[in-house]
Amino acid sequence: MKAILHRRQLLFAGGAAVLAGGIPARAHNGTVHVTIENLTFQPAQIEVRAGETIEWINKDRMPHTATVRDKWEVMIPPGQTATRQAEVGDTVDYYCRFHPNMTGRITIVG
Ligand SMILES: [Cu+2]
Repeated sequence: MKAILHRRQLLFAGGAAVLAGGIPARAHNGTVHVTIENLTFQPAQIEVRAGETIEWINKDRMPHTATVRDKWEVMIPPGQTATRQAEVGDTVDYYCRFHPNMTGRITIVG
């Protein structure tokens, strides 16, 4: 059962990425999904409101993180998901501590 749910999440995330095109992805139903695949955050830029949830979906076979230096870090194990609730003032650039070339940006919008 858990595997089926997870697969649905991955499919949804893929669809959202296609629809988002080149513009920053907006949250849908309170959650914005960021897929990690081939050492890339997709989409790399997202816009969320404070209180909404960011969910990272790691499709790679290695762990990744979403890290903001001296601020916060989310660990995303291989094949799993992890979340963080967006906060006021949390417009940040983040990266993966294991692969510093992996970068993303979160913009908090009104
Ligand atoms: Cu990484």
